[in-house]
Amino acid sequence: MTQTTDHTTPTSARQADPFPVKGMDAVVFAVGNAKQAAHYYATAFGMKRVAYSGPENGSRETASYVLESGGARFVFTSVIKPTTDWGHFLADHVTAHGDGVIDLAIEVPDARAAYAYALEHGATGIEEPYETKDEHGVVVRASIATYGKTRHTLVERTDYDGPYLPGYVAADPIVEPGKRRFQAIDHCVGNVELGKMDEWVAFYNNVMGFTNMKEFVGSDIATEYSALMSKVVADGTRKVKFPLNEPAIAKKKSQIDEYLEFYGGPGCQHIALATNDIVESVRAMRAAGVEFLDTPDSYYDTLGEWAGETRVPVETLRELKILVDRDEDGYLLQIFTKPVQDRPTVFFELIERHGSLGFGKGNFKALFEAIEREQERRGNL
Ligand code: TYF
Ligand code: FE
Repeated sequence: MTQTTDHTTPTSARQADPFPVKGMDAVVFAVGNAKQAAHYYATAFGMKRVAYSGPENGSRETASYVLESGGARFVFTSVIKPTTDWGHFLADHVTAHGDGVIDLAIEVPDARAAYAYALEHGATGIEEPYETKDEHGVVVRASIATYGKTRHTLVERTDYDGPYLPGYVAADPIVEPGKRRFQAIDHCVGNVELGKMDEWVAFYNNVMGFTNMKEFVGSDIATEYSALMSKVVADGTRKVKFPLNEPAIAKKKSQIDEYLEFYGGPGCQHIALATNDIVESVRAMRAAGVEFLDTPDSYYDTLGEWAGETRVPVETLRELKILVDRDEDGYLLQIFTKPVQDRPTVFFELIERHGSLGFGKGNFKALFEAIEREQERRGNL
């Protein structure tokens, strides 16, 4: 894989972070049927419903379900009857893009300061800072635009102890939640148009002071087998990580082109969920009917030679089709679902890190070949 200089400045050597973040606040999805989506993420992903907003508690236009697993929070929103601009935005979004991510919300210590900094450094504002409150306290939010119709809401919830946000009420789990399956949102990936990746990298560098991580897919690799280029930006603490992909001109039609065609433009491609027991999580999700990408047996035949010992025996990795990558810092285990809707768009990754801060570059060949086999089955290669 391409290796060049890591331009990341160590935290210790940096001045005060210009854009401090606390972590991902939530991933918000606009979907055609939030009630059923919530059920899927509860039963198939083992997530726990914690909050709800809908007609029963005063939200006549939309229904939203908040599900959590560890520090990972997903919100599924559907429009019931569009009346305001927001309702029409949601309706139009689902019509144009299918089910998809509308907001990669970031928790910040000071939403007003973060918004002001972002706008001074070239961001487009969507919502000026505003306060909402209920008996649990005050939340300050502001939103800026990113690729496609995706936004980043900057959420300041320093004084808030409610189940999600003002306007939401606590809700029971949809099914009895089992063992907690995920720890956090590890990274959120965006697909952008051909030639735009570096513009979006510069956007995060400028607007959020994010720095580039050393792992990326360069043009040499792109034309050889990946058909995409990729760079990763992250905040100074590496809690928020955003890889950005663009299609590459290669021998085959890029998986990124397939996404852009079926999503109808740039958008969020995959969400990686950190787990500390990938074996248990994959077993439970497979049993619940979640489909994962296949990995050929040949991958496991040679695995021991380069991956060395991992927590999980090779035979278990082979059985469940879990991938392994190792670098100078440690290793990681990862697996990818197939797209989770009929459009070949959004999918998920499960990742169990043991020291490695990478994204599985050693697996890019096996992974991209698996994605291409699926593309071919869909008639899009
Ligand atoms: O987030 C990443 O970089 C890895 C690898 O279309 C990856 O999960 C990159 C591009 C892609 C699928 C997976
Ligand atoms: Fe990933």
